[in-house]
Amino acid sequence: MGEFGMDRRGFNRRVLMGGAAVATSLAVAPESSGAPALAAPARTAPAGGAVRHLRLHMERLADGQLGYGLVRGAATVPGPLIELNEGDTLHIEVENTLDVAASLHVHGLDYEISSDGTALSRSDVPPGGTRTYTWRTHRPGRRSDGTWRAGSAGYWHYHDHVVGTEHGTGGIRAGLYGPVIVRREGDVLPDATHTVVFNDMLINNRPAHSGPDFEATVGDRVEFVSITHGEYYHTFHLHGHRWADNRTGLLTGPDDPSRVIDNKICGPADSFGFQVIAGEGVGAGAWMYHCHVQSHSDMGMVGLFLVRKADGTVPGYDPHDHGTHDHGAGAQDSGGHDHGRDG
Ligand SMILES: [Cu+2]
Repeated sequence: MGEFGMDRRGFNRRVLMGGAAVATSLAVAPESSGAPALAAPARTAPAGGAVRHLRLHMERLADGQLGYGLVRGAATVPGPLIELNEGDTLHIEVENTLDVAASLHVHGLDYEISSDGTALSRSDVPPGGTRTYTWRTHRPGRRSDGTWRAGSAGYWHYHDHVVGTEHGTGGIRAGLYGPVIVRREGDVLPDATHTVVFNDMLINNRPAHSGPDFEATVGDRVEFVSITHGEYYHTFHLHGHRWADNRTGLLTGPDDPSRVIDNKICGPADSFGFQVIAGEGVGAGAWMYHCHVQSHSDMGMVGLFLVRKADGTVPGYDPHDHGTHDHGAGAQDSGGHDHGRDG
């Protein structure tokens, strides 16, 4: 197993924003069949309302790309997953270690113009400077005029809006982007979350034909966040698994009218997410995910969802016998975030 037996704890870049990572020692893996054997009720998101603080650093990476990181010298592309529960407020102190102005601009959440993250509103961060951005979230509810106001829950994202052009075109192209998830009280929590960003013709700014690949064991509850940036439209397709085309990607019951899909078109700045039970009904395997625009998949917008059997093996998959994939570093976890299960 070697390469994909890598300890995932080493890659834990998840930002814990609340009760989402309640320690659990359950995670009982099914014996060997493809049938999931979930041993306990799914964990769910707690009520929000907390006021939280976070530091983010905008940095140039060794390879010349730009990234956000929670710790100085540890920026990544995509940036860290930021999770909130509806009702939470997050103050983010952003340090800009770049030699150009840069910013933090978020989609979907509530922020005042001073946290817009644009040069227009003078809410960018000068080189060497620091600025605190405040994001707020709210629960759904009825307005005084009787209409319904949506809550903040959803799969969102943040990015630079300043580098290169007044729209952050250079910053986004270089890697200054990341995922945000706002959960509603009672939302089902996953075992792991993986972020897939189609940015121009690359995934997570990695070289073509190099993933990222994500690991799971049959029966794991795995969440994907799909974000698109750049110049093109794409379609996100995952082999062997399906999801509901709604806020959570999950059906709420037998009468939920949401369409069930395994392919979704996405354009620049779109984001969506969903959860699957790894290998449910289909078993372990090296399940491809890719952009389904044919020329895009041919040009390398492809990665693997490596679903292991309980013994750690992936039937029919040899990482060294995988022509167009560069698996030199083993299963990649770029953009992946483990949840809770390691305590
Ligand atoms: Cu595409």
